[in-house]
Amino acid sequence: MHPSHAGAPGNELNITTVSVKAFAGQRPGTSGLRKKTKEFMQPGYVEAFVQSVFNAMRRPVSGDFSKSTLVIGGDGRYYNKEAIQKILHIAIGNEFGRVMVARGGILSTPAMSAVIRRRNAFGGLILSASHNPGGIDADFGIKYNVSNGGPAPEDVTERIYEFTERINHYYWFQCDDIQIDKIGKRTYAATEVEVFDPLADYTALMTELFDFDALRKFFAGGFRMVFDGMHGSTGPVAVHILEEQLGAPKGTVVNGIPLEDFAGKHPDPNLVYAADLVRRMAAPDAPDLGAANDADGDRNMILGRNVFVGPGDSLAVIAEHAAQLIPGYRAGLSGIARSMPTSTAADRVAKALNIPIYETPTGWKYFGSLMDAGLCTVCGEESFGTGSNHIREKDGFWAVMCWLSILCATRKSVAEIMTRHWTRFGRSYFQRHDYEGLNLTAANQMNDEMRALLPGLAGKDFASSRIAAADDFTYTDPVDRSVTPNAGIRLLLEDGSRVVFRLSGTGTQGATLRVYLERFAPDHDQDSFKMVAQLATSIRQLLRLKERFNREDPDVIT
Ligand code: VG1
Ligand code: CO
Repeated sequence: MHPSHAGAPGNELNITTVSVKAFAGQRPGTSGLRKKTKEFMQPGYVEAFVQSVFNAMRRPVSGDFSKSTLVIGGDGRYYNKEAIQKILHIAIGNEFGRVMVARGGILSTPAMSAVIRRRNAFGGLILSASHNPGGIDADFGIKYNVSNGGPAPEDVTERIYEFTERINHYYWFQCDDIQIDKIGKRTYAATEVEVFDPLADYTALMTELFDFDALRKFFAGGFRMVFDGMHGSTGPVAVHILEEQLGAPKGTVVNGIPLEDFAGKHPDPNLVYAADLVRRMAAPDAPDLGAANDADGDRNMILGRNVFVGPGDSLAVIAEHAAQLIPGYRAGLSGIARSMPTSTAADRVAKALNIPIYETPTGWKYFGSLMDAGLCTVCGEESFGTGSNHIREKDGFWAVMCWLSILCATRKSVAEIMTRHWTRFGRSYFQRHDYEGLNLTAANQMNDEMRALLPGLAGKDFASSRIAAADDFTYTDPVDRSVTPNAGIRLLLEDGSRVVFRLSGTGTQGATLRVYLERFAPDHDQDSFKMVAQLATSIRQLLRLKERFNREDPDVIT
């Protein structure tokens, strides 16, 4: 039975019910459903998932989407356009009142969050596998965001998953491809489809938070930066705001044109995958600030001349300065939140500001309820994610604007800002080690074994210290009291160091083990590698990585 044909004008006869089989494994992970592109390209795969999302979301509107607005956009990767066409036809088939699709189909994750909030939309679908490579042999993904602009919380993703397991049909509006390259509106069946300018709402939001006049003068006075768009969705945003609005010289933005294959690279802003930018920032004529965003624009990396600002430190520095130096935060911060594995640098700032710090499981979805309740203003993750309550996603470009504002207001270099911060607060030396493509069964077994060992670990020697406490992180949301167990195993050492490990929830092949190492010191001139080396060796031994997986060294260190 079709949901409703009552009173719909015109061509709703073009809506058909199409049979589809349920696909196994359509359970959203840390950030939406992420799979190999070819998996998404199977006939019916996108259709089954998207219809399941709509089925799961029908209850809050009593089965009637006629007053609901759905927003659609993606990071421009291979299969973006095809998936958008499918979603458009299915959304019209489900009789949404309004569907807003970004011009050209390209919309960053933070811009999606901004659009949902500013247009009071019901929800949005983002086509992205984030920082994972794109292409027919690479990765694709679909994320659903709810009406607060944030990722669907776990009860919603679980409901979606339940629907994917028993879906057998979807609703499809039959017509030719819908043009999305020109701004405008057109009605299909009961749905008005609006192609909108993906830069407008996001730019407006940035002008509300930051002092564009001051930044214009800063660039006019000779300040120089380079922004690496990594051929993802923030390139056009950066060109528009930095070059067109703030008057930064042409060429400030590099790799600014979205490409389906991100020029064959990992669109991942870290020291490994943004190596060109890192080299440029180490050159004798390096600009004052270097920054990069991932494909869907929610991750960021910040560099100064010859300095790398770790994500945990970036969060701490932004929190330290926001109320004083950034207009949007003049009223002060209500609190800071960080994911559990993220370094404790922000905790020390929170203490100094006398505001609460919240520790959440990995994934941005856990920050949403804190921000909705007004408990925290800024939040961050060690995985190059920083953001605030201006939206409900991490926001790579916002982080860059924060750093720009801090440099502009203080007229200090990135290195000076960091030295001042560490001198005042001490420094958390931090590294994440990723072991990729591990056997999934063996990885799960390792976790089970470790969980069983936890009660006996306290008091055991570890690295140059001793284990003070060991547990499997369980999070209780302070607002809705929902409980998330198994959010990462952590070993807290007597000298204040921490080792955390967990399995990734975004991988598309086998298992990825993430090991997070943190060691605090009051001084800041040590070498990060040396500082955490013993922690790294000890955890490798405890987990018996060599025996289990025949692995010694991590694949990626960030
Ligand atoms: C990773 C990161 C996590 C981040 C998530 C999505 O998840 O660790 O901090 O929120 O990716 O980021 P996992 O489960 O693989 O560790 V993004 O930029 O992919 O939307
Ligand atoms: Co991302």
